[in-house]
Amino acid sequence: MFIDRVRIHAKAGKGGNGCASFRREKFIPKGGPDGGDGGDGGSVILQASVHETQLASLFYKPILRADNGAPGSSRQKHGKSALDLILPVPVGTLIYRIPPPQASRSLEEEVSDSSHKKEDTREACSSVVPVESVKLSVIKREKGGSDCEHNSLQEILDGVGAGGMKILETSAEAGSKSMEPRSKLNQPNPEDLVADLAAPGEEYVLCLKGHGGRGNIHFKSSRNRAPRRFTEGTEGEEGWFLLELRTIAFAGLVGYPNAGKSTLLRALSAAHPKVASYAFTTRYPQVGVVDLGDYIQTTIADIPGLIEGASHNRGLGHAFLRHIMRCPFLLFVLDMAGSEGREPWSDLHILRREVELYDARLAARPWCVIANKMDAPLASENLLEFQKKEPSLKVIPICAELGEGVEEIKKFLKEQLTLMQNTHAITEVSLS
Ligand SMILES: Nc1nc2c(ncn2[C@@H]2O[C@H](COP(=O)(O)OP(=O)(O)O)[C@@H](O)[C@H]2O)c(=O)[nH]1
Ligand SMILES: [Mg+2]
Repeated sequence: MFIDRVRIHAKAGKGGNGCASFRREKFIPKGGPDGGDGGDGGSVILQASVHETQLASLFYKPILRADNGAPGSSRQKHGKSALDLILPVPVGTLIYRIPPPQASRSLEEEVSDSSHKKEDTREACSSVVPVESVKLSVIKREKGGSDCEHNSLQEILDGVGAGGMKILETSAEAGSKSMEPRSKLNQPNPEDLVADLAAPGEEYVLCLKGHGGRGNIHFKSSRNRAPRRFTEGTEGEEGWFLLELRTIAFAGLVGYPNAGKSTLLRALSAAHPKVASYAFTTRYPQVGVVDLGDYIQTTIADIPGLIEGASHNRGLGHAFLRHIMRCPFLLFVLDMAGSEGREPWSDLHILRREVELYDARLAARPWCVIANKMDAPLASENLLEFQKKEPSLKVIPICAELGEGVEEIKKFLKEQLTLMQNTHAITEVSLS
């Protein structure tokens, strides 16, 4: 199970209380105040790490608690400060601050109320409204709330637990039931974005620690030489967050299942995605590092295949398009032999439309066509026909299985990489 979205609750540690005590020793009368300060609590910090590839560890432990600071004690002893809780997350993790789930529970109640009301009025009114459409109308009506509420409400509607795991619908019927693409409803509100851990080692303090209180030693004065006053430690911050992983790579492979994307990634890099002749062999994104020569390296992301109707939740691919949202360049891999009975030009048309429906910004990125399976019969004929139909497109014919044409892809990627680095297009995409 690949987990790329989790909802977590984090709470930083409370500061320890200051101490009110007085020095008591033999032969030292009126020893004066000697209460020490409390220690600080621990902060909750997320750190981008290249050793993490998904958010699974947080999915299984979604409640993050840093330790509290110890209280101060007599003889001016300072309480021990707690260590910060530092958790590694994959590079490319977006952090959204979301409202507490009470808000979504009240929404849920509203949903059930409204559906009950509908049921009550069914006898009186002849037009029966399906419960699904009532729920969706509640989502749309809730203008004040953020999309994250929509997200959690959607999860409730889908029967997803508090872990906030994304559910993927693979059946066409389930997809066609929903009125809007689920991935659109599941999108967190961009305004709630608080951090983007895009570089290895980058840190974000989710919840800041509480500070320790002051002991009574700080409150002595010439007028009050035996103060009983001390301060309590402050509470640590707490909050609900949604973490979403967006894989970072230079080029993203887009194509139908079985077009040969994973075979191509294997040929280009040392990555070993699973290859087999059945749809959806690839079930989660994988990134390979490609050596372009002259000490230049780049990365390519392979995601599950897209099929027609992906924007209406058919297949797996659409939900994974967000993993190539940060790819400045797209490679559309086509089965030029049409080995599954489809035509490569209609494949391209459908893929482009699905990407456009997902996000117009993604569709606007520079792209080219990789014509795969050139070793198979009909591929050469189809390629001629394809080039006749799409004369302006850059097409690179390859046979991924035999590694033919791979060098040309590398050469082309190197040109594009240099061009985009010079025009700062890569930085723009990664910040978008
Ligand atoms: N004939 C031929 N078959 C290929 C080629 N590349 C991939 N395949 C086959 O196509 C099937 C699907 O490949 P895969 O890489 O898993 O496709 P993906 O679903 O797009 O990742 C596998 O059986 C591969 O052996 C190629 O260049 N020529
Ligand atoms: Mg694959």
